Amino acid sequence: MHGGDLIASVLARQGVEFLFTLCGGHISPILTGAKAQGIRVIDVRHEATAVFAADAVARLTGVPGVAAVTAGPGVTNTITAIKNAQLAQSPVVLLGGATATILRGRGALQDIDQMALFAPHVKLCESVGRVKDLVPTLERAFEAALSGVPGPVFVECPVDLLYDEATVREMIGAKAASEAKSLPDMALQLYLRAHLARVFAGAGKAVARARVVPELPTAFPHAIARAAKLLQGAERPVIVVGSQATVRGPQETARLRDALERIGAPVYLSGMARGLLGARHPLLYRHKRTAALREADVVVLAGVPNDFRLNYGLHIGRKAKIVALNRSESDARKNRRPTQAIIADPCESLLSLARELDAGRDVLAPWKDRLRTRDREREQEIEQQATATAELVPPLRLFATMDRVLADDSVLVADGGDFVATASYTTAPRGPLSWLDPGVFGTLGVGAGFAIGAKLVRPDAEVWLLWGDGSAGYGLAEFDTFVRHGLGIIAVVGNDASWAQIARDQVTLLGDDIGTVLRRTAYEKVAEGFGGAGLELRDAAAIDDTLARAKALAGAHTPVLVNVHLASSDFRKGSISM
Ligand SMILES: Cc1ncc(C[n+]2csc(CCOP(=O)(O)OP(=O)(O)O)c2C)c(N)n1
Repeated sequence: MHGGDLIASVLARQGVEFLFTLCGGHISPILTGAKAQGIRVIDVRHEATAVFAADAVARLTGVPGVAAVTAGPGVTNTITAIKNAQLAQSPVVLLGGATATILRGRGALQDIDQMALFAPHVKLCESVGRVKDLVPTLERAFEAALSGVPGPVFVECPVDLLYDEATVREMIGAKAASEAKSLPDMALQLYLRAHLARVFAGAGKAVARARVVPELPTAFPHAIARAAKLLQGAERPVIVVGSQATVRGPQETARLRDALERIGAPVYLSGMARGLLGARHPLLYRHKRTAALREADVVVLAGVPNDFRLNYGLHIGRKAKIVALNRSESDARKNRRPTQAIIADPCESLLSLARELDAGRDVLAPWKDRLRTRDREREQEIEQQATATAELVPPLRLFATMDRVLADDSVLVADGGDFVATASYTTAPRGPLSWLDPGVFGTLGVGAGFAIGAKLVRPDAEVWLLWGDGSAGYGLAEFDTFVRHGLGIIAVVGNDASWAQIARDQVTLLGDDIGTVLRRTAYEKVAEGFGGAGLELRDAAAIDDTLARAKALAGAHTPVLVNVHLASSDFRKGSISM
């Protein structure tokens, strides 16, 4: 067993099914080792995609997603995706190749200080120095990724730890002492032999152990009791549930829904929690959240910080009592001091709260009616706007149709600006863990990787990649990956020949669209060039038919790109993008 095999044995014991990668000489043994363990190796066209895909797997399964990238530029190419995972609190394990330990700092290919680069962005950042440390270091990394506030980890695996000893001996030019021709050569050989002995000491002893799920951060009973009392007395409660409430993966979502039903307060869902209650649910409200928060007397923030998405806490009325359920102390207290902070897993805290409360509190009926009326009014407004006709395809009409034709198992991936923000108001995720967006880092370019991860985890589901035309540019080459790995993904490109979300503010404030203009590019041909299918949609009358064709193609494992030429829309006018 060489070091690559040892790493693969840990991945297998941790329940990892996919390893995302872009190859490089420094990591070959990890890839062959993974394949030998039955782990599916998915080779992509950009290292960032590998990490985005691992991130999606983590979010959808609750098991850390894993990517392996080669030393130097392979590793540096992942920084944005790793930062995105950190801010989205997603448990990703990144394995980085590195120069052989003995060549460090001696001018070897791709030798940079990778630890300094990653340390600020990950929960654990370790460089392994001996073969026998590979297994325990990686096991610690998996645990760290999931514990407390989940997040990415980085393990650097120098190449001389990955091959068997004989190969490494040859690689670094170590010979038998008798072969040394001079005194300096003899000294060098002694040094190399000592180094090798250190690197390989005890190498055979490491055995991967079964996955350890870190202990759940749970709440103090008195804190739950106080929060329950606040909720019990509330007349206008609102619960906002965010991504962190779903980090434990699909096994917990049914219990979470039951808890919300038992609590019985109106619910707004955000981030990865979208879809938790299905597309329609008596407790689910989708529109006019700001008005609801302003009028609420008790607001429960379950895994939701008071960041820019809640206008730094200003969306919540000044007199409202805030209950913050969060694994992160700093997120729980961000910008507003909560009446009751519960620093624990928000899903578990909601379950505990539900147990404390009396069910069926119909005192809330007038409040719910008020919110429902507003929700319906907004929905009707949108439906009305969706009937508008234009020469090209009005985005609201596209999404109204999509909302009708989505399969119940659909996963929606959002990568873009105005196009995907419009989708988020008009196209409802169908079930738990069926919506993927970058999260608070707002990273464009997540789409292809997220879609790859989603389609692998849910091979029978429809995976819809909603792509702004600008954002599509980051990942179009991954159509090649979709095709090579038989991933029937439906990419819908909102082609407005613009980085519209930015153009909107820039033109209004500065009177100039410089830097924001694109072309009405034939993106469908790019997909065809990579071996996928391409459809063009210019006429609203053809939306149904085109989406049906796309679904049929994807169902037959053909990735398809629908290039939708959008009519201009002011649906997003006035929304802030900073
Ligand atoms: C990596 C990255 N670069 C730039 C931005 C800034 N940004 C936010 S939205 C946006 C426009 C997105 O354009 P597009 O994908 O075409 O969607 P549209 O707004 O046109 O619907 C840009 C450039 C960002 N969020 N992330």
